[in-house]
Amino acid sequence: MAKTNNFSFCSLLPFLCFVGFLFIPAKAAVKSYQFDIQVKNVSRLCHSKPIVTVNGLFPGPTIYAREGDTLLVNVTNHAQYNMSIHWHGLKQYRNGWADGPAYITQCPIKTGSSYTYNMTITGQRGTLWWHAHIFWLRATVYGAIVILPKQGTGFPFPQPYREANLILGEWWNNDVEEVVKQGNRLGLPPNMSDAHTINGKPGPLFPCSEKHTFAVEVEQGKTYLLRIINAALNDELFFAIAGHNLTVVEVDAVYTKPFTSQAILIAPGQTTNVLVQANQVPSRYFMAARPFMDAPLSIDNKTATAILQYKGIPNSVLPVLSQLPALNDTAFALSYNGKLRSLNTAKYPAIVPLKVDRQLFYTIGLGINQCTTCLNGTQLTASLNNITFVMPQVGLLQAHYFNTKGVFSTDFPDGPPTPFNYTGAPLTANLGTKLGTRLSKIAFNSTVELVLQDTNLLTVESHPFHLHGYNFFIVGTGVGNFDPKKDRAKFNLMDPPERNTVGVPTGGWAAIRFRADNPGVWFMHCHLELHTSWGLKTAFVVENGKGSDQSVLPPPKDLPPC
Ligand SMILES: *[C@@H]1O[C@H](CO)[C@@H](O)[C@H](O)[C@H]1NC(C)=O
Ligand SMILES: *[C@@H]1O[C@H](CO)[C@@H](O)[C@H](O)[C@H]1NC(C)=O
Ligand SMILES: *[C@@H]1O[C@H](CO)[C@@H](O)[C@H](O)[C@H]1NC(C)=O
Ligand SMILES: *[C@@H]1O[C@H](CO)[C@@H](O)[C@H](O)[C@H]1NC(C)=O
Ligand SMILES: *[C@@H]1O[C@H](CO)[C@@H](O)[C@H](O)[C@H]1NC(C)=O
Ligand SMILES: *[C@@H]1O[C@H](CO)[C@@H](O)[C@H](O)[C@H]1NC(C)=O
Ligand SMILES: *[C@@H]1O[C@H](CO)[C@@H](O)[C@H](O)[C@H]1NC(C)=O
Ligand SMILES: *[C@@H]1O[C@H](CO)[C@@H](O)[C@H](O)[C@H]1NC(C)=O
Ligand SMILES: *[C@@H]1O[C@H](CO)[C@@H](O)[C@H](O)[C@H]1NC(C)=O
Ligand SMILES: *[C@@H]1O[C@H](CO)[C@@H](O)[C@H](O)[C@H]1NC(C)=O
Ligand SMILES: *[C@@H]1O[C@H](CO)[C@@H](O)[C@H](O)[C@H]1NC(C)=O
Ligand SMILES: *[C@@H]1O[C@H](CO)[C@@H](O)[C@H](O)[C@H]1NC(C)=O
Ligand SMILES: [Cu+2]
Repeated sequence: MAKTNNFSFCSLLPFLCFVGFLFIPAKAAVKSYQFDIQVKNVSRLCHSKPIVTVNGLFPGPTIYAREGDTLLVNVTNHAQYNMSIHWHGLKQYRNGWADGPAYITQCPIKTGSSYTYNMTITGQRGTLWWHAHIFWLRATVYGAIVILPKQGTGFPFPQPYREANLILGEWWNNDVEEVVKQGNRLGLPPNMSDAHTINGKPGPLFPCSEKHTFAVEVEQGKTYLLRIINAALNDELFFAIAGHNLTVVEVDAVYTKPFTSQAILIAPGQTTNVLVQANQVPSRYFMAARPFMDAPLSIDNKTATAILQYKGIPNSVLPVLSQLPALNDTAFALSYNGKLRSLNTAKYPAIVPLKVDRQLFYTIGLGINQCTTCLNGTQLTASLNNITFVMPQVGLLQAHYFNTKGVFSTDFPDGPPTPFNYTGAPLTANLGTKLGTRLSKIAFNSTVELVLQDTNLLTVESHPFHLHGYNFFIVGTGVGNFDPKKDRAKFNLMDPPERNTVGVPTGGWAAIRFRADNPGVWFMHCHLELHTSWGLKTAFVVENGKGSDQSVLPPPKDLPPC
């Protein structure tokens, strides 16, 4: 039966813990963590298999920090795979060396080696997360980052009684790297995962999973903060709690105008903080996560469950079932995303670029290329502006910093090679793409507007796009082709949601704006691991500014060599 976990603030750093909501002093400080990459046998769904973990934990340890802190995370690789860790959503000002994507900002940490990520948290508070950023190892290598507000600063919403992290993920019964290799040999998508999980546990709707069910205990009448993270590799997810509404108060570590919903939608890479009132008849209630899939693809309706358990209710009570939006409920998805607004107060303003220096329009396409090593002679692929990104052999940030020629070019086009009816009739011709390690150069402190346009090349699909090094404002989204005149006139430049990952609607577009005030090489990619590995990615080279504090910092001495 379900094991009940008490809500805890900070199991790892006792000096950060609190009684009620009185924080025990913890000044902005340097906090050190040791991450040992270790292989451990884990059993789920009646299968036991070795998985890559941090410190033997699955999910990995939560990083607790406070705005202003410096984090030193020494990652030591004891596993047989190359490793790198990305601190998803941390801005890493001038400090791409600590960002983590392999071959973009660093070479991997080889077996037997260590690298200390040195990061200072500036101007951010809320929920973020960390994950492996090499191969598909983030399937099991991930954990939460909880950034508390500065000392003496509360939340801009009613203080919850307690809080808990819920990390949504995916589980494969077979070795994930083997599954991926098989997909690559065929030139097709690898096998789908065998389960979805909440805090690494699938819940009782899956075989052999009674004892692998996450549960949290609540007290009647109290309010709780849930920090929800989507660490799934390939699925946008709906999440709901039976009988309980969710009040959204923060996304991607940015406060929002609170709104109440029976379910949330969360794309891979995104985080959502919700308040939940334990105001129902004391019982056991299912919390559930299931994919949102409105593309004409193979259907994945696997539902992960966990339990919200009122204090004193025995495990023998059958949990109340939760209602989730239908798998293909596009209307719910669009309406939910449409409700997200930045809090935009004097203390937490939304500083949306009103004037745009650089306008970019990137088409997202799937395709088919020749592949001599694939069984069928062809492989599925993906592209931005018809370019499939080729991973380099050395880190792009090093190549940029040391001005090494021949690693990448900066001729990534600002628009597609030929405009077409992007979301018109299904396109099955011209499915080939150009290959290249092509980046876009951006002037320091310029303002950028990027429209990401889905296309019907092969099929339409929703793509969660993640930009490293920045938050951006989602000034508009829509279905069909972006219409510069009509759609720009409708942009929300007042209080648009500020995020690091945006779900581009299936057969639609999303427009984002940001100020390029963080110099370095910043990866941008679809956060569906399948599409990233097919080349749906590129990077921005943001130039140094003229000021002495506007250039990329020198690389740390222990930066891994290639
Ligand atoms: C882990 O599981 C593998 C098989 O999946 C088995 O060969 C190995 O002995 C196990 N190791 C430990 C330490 O249990
Ligand atoms: C990182 O951890 C490894 C393994 O424990 C240790 O050998 C190394 O000295 C540590 N590095 C730093 C900078 O502390
Ligand atoms: C971490 O980075 C800060 C800021 O660049 C620097 O002052 C500090 O010495 C670094 N710490 C370590 C242990 O490298
Ligand atoms: C993928 O799924 C197929 C069909 O279920 C199965 O035969 C195959 O062994 C799986 N491959 C891997 C690598 O798990
Ligand atoms: C949830 O919100 C809906 C719509 O605002 C409301 O009708 C319903 O009563 C609420 N349910 C609970 C349990 O608070
Ligand atoms: C999930 O999909 C499978 C295969 O398409 C189908 O057999 C099953 O009934 C579906 N389950 C639910 C709960 O929709
Ligand atoms: C969603 O799927 C259901 C069942 O497969 C189908 O009956 C319904 O028409 C679909 N709805 C939409 C909006 O596509
Ligand atoms: C192989 O290619 C043919 C023709 O393009 C296609 O019909 C078939 O589905 C492909 N099979 C696989 C396994 O990719
Ligand atoms: C694009 O294709 C759609 C669907 O076929 C069609 O309705 C629309 O008129 C086309 N748009 C243009 C500009 O041709
Ligand atoms: C993409 O590039 C390939 C290779 O040059 C070309 O064959 C194809 O027509 C292009 N497709 C589009 C949609 O521009
Ligand atoms: C960037 O430009 C804005 C607007 O011109 C200006 O207010 C800001 O100080 C600049 N930032 C930097 C770091 O130069
Ligand atoms: C690990 O990384 C090093 C450095 O980039 C590279 O030479 C080596 O081939 C990588 N090993 C694997 C198994 O990818
Ligand atoms: Cu995608």
